[in-house]
Amino acid sequence: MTGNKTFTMIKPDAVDNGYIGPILEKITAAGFKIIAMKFTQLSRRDAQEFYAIHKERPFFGELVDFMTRGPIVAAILEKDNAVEDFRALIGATNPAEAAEGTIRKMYATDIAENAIHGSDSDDNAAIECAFHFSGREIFS
Ligand code: 3AN
Repeated sequence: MTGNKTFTMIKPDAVDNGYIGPILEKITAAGFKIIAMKFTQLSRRDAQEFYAIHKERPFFGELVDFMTRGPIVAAILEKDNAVEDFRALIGATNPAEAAEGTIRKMYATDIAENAIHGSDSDDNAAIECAFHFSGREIFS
């Protein structure tokens, strides 16, 4: 069993397309408890820092433009085996390759505008939760 917390963002495409409600419904129906949540918009500096691991990739500029163009929903989710189970729930990075019934298959536009983020390791989940939320915003 791994850690019990993961971090997610409902991205600007999904917010703009009216999918906050259906996505939160799928997340809670899958057994995740929301222990912190905010409706916010990333600054360019936030997005550059959050995605710093991708800064040499050709799509970095496009990614920062996309993630800052409108509001997002950021949340911390709690469940046993949270990181792995949430990655399974959201599906592959490219929605064309995502399994039926996954959030990206249902709500993403394409590989760049893929509706939702999920941490890819327990270490990154801890870093990403701390990046967006202070301790008193977390109701664990
Ligand atoms: P995931 O979000 O599934 O962990 P990463 O970490 O490889 O995928 O990519 C982070 C984000 O960068 C993706 N969610 C997507 O928005 C964007 N991205 C990844 N690959 C591409 C690509 N080939 N072209 C454009 N944007 C991409």
